[in-house]
Amino acid sequence: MALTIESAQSIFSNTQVPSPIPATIALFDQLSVEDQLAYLWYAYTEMGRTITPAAPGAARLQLAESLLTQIKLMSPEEQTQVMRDIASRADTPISRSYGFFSVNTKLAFWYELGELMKQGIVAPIPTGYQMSPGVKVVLEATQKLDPGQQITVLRNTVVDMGFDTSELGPSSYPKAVAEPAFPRTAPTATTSVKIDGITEPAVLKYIEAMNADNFDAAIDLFTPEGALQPPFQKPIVGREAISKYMREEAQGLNMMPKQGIMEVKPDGSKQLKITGVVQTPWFGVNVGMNIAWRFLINPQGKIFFVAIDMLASPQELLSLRPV
Ligand code: ECH
Repeated sequence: MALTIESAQSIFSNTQVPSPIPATIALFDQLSVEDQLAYLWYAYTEMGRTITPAAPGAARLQLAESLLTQIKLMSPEEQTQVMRDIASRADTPISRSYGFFSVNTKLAFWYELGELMKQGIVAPIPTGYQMSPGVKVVLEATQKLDPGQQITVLRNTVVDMGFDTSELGPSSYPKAVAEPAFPRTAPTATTSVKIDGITEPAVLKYIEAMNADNFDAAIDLFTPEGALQPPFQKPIVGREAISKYMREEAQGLNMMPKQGIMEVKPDGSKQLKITGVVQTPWFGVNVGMNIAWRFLINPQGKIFFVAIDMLASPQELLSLRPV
């Protein structure tokens, strides 16, 4: 039987536990724009008492430079309005420019605005702002999450901001800029990867390549029509699209798979579920994200599909049993 992405998406799906991350984001989505910005400020500064992101490099900030310069020159009221426009995905020139930013440039832009807000150069949350009951609910939900889940909520809300540029024709796209390199925060695991219960070469090579930012080697492991499904997203299909995605979003990640299970199917394809921890260069060794990889390897040993899922709780790291 031919492998399809749809059937691949459901491998081991009966072992998945609903994640509290989309539930928290759904609460956030119900807030007014003012409340959303206030929530992000409180969540970010509260989190900053224990963990803070690494400052983005100069090359990364340069991509956001023109917007930041425009904002610095504005009146406090205008600055607040720009932040609202971006958060509400309004169709304004600044919100459009933001919409074209890559994920990491969006994060760098807000990182810098946060610094400028702390320094009083950009308008802070209005004095006298009364925290609404809705903000309290989302903050309480956020506090119950582990740090890896908290930074995922922050990241995903920031990614969704800005005018939705996906519907615009290609002529409106700004020239593609090369993604600046993300420095690695921990020594690269260049030596061979070991995962309890797993010897599948494609998987071991995948982790090795990703931990060295060797995306060409990682892509070679996929079938031409293969797909990669990031957490809470639709599958990205085909080598070219996966390669572009990895260069934008998978740089500098430290992947530490711990254990896995494998099932061989009658057609010779293999299904594997592996759990472990991933660190992002934004937070380095200070935040571990508990994740699972669900691989479908074709009979020729190529990756047809891999889904990356955020785990609901650390217990899931260990509860690996085919059901
Ligand atoms: C302020 C107030 C106004 C509004 C805003 C503010 C600023 C907020 C800021 C937030 C910064 C947040 C950051 C979050 C970073 C999160 C990073 C994450 C990374 C997860 C990566 C994973 C990778 C998985 C993958 C694997 C693969 O095998 C294939 C590839 C891939 C306060 C001003 C907004 C500044 C920096 C969660 C899980 C394992 C799928 C990539």
